[in-house]
Amino acid sequence: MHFHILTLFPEMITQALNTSIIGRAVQRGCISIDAVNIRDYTADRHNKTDDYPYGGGAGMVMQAQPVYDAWKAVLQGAALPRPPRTVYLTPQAPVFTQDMAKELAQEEHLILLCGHYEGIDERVLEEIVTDYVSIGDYVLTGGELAAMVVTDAVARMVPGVLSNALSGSTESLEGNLLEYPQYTRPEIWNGKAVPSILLSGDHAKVDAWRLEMAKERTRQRRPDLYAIYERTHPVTEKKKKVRER
Ligand code: 6GU
Repeated sequence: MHFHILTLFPEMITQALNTSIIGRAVQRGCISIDAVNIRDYTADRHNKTDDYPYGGGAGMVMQAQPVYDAWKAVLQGAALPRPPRTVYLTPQAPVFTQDMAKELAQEEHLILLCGHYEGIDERVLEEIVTDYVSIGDYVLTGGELAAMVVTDAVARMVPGVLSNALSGSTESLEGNLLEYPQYTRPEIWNGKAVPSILLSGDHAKVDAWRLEMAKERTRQRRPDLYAIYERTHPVTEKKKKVRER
């Protein structure tokens, strides 16, 4: 899968995404990440990419021309017959979820557009953007951190990026449950023992215990998610009876 990130600060992107799991996936050729400097496409002789907002108000607005030409250059550079999905990172959008990450991971090419200042001229957004995405209800100084969050979450759902094929599907948020607690050596640390069931070697019991812990943790920490889980996993009469015993 190929990520194309349009930004005024390409070094922010390349610095962060060339390390760890994502960096290794790039080196292995599973994914590619190209950070495109919008400023390289300005037609202004002073390299300007922003201007004052029509109607007045605080701050500057990114101009349509450099953004549009940078986007066009991506299509031409990758010889794409049709425009790929183009995601604009903005707090004025639905909040990004794991389901969206899985869906976007199906694309061969993805363009991510990072805004700065007071935003981007609406007219170019109307021309090129297919998806508006926020990463949460708070305001960042620019879209770069959000683009990196989305890139990381999407990339790890691309086959081959994670070494363990199962680890992408048996984790937090899969099926609307948070993940169960994990333990590693030593068996006793700071006077605290590892839950004995994890040392039992009984995989069925371990799985059942982990599911209970996941449910309890979700109920306590994310009651909103737990409500969805309960709605989608109605308790059967048989299980109810077992519980009541
Ligand atoms: Cl995508 N951009 C900015 N600037 N702020 C945000 C955001 C995005 N998501 C949450 N806050």
